[in-house]
Amino acid sequence: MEEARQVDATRRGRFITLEGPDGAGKTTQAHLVAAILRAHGKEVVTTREPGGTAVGNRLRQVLLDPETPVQPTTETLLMFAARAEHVARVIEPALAAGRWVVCDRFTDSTFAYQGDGRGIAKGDIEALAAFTHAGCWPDLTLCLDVPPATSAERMHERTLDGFEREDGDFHRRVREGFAKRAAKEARIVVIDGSRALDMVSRAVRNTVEAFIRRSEATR
Ligand code: T5A
Repeated sequence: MEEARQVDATRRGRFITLEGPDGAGKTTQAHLVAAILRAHGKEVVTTREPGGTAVGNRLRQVLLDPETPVQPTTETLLMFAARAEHVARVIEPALAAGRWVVCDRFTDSTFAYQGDGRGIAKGDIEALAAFTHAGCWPDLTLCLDVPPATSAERMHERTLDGFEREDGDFHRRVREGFAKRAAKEARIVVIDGSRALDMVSRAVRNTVEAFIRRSEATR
């Protein structure tokens, strides 16, 4: 029995998330992270939240639609409903098969947006996280930090979803929410995402390559 557990632990992949305010550059950097991992011989699954499954994508449409605003409690429960499906159907099976999962947003976003942004109690979010994905937390989180003005500048030419249409105070609280999470969780590495793309990419590359080295040393 003990031997079987050790074999599973050796095979398990790693879970990397990208976090930060809207327009911070997460999607751009998620592509780079996946490319770095593949260059190191890892099998990679890239995904995002809310979404990542058929049901998750339908919930994403509801959550991001500015024409159907919902109560903060409803919003929080829908985020976790999408996440429950995502963890069970995509993230856990991939990790168990030894693949590395790169996910654009996860529960740190719920703490920042629904917690600090909307005022949902952190204890309630912690309880929902324990109910939905106890034992499945990211091994590494890259949190791209940008001020609200930079986010707004980067998004100015596109149609904004419900979250992106929130006012500056909401976006300031969300940014502070991510900073609070980073102060609490050692797995979260904050990267200044407001710099030129090549500088942000270099910082991301250094962090991911150091993480790969640490992971290989502990295998
Ligand atoms: N949400 C999500 C919650 O409220 N609670 C939750 O629990 C979860 C999981 C998701 C929304 O849902 C909310 C948060 C979000 O508001 P989304 O469309 O997936 O909606 O939103 P984002 O994740 O914010 O995706 P975005 O596309 O808006 O932002 P990204 O991915 O951070 O940024 P990216 O890479 O698309 O870049 C944006 C633009 O900036 C440029 C890019 O080329 C692009 O044009 N760019 C840079 N320009 C200059 N310098 C750099 N360093 C740049 N990096 C990127």
